[in-house]
Amino acid sequence: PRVDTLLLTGAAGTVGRMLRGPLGSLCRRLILSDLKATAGPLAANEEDRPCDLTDRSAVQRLLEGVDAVVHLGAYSVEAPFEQLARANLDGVFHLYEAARLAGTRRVVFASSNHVTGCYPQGQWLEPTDPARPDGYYGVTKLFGEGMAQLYWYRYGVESVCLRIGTCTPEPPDRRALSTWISPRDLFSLVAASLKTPEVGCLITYAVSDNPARWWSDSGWAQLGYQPQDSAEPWRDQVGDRVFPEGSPMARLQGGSFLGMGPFGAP
Ligand code: NAI
Ligand code: 15L
Repeated sequence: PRVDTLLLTGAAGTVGRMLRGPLGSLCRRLILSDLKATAGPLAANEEDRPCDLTDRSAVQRLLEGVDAVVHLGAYSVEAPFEQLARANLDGVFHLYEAARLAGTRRVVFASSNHVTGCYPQGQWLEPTDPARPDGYYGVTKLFGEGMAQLYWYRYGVESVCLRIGTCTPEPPDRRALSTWISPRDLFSLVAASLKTPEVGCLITYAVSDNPARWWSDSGWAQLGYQPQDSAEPWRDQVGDRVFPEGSPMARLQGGSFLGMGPFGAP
């Protein structure tokens, strides 16, 4: 079924800018939100509602009348804990609590492969395998998945948590031959996550049909997601873009994130 009012948080970010146009075709009304006003002209069914996710009452006002949310707004890389905590812990709490109060039906939560980034590269993972975050960022995404579960099992707010791999126009390095998701595959997965009736709380990996992928397709059939793209054609191009042999960045699934931190006081 078509969504009436859809909220896109993180609308000004890399993925938000990729998804904004196609998401507009799935709903009657698309509310765009980020810290700052959205640059450029708005489509006829778009509204711009800048909002800081760390402001609880502002988020509550933002969710009024919203049927579904694609929640991308976050600090999106590894960083000192205090920096991540504001948008990714407080912000996620504000978002879910506002969704409950507003009667919002569903949240598509941008989780991340960094929830399991400390597993060795090459190890096959199911979404039900125990978490092994590779940093504070991954821990905040695990917290988001926890909130998704709380708000479904206690309050009936549905969620699809997408453990997104690497969403870029092209796979940037050798690791991405396993982790890449094309922008069009991510859109089709987000669209499926919005349209499928009765998802409850579902956690699934968001990746293209890469022969070298490490992650199970568990959840894809339920959502009707069928990836169209593969990173394999870029194999020769990315050949020498690798991390030093034996380093955690080369050995573990989280790649470059294993080269960041630990961070002390800001
Ligand atoms: P991004 O950093 O380009 O975009 C995130 C947006 O959130 C930014 O525009 C930023 O202004 C906004 N934001 C940050 N703090 C905010 C706050 N306090 N209030 C309101 N807005 C705030 O990140 P990107 O790459 O577009 O990722 C989108 C989402 O997907 C993020 O949640 C990220 O963690 C997740 N993700 C992205 C992956 C990728 O390959 N790009 C992979 C896995 C997860
Ligand atoms: C993420 O979670 C990040 O938001 C993104 O910037 C990429 O680094 C991606 O994971 C990845 O693992 O490639």
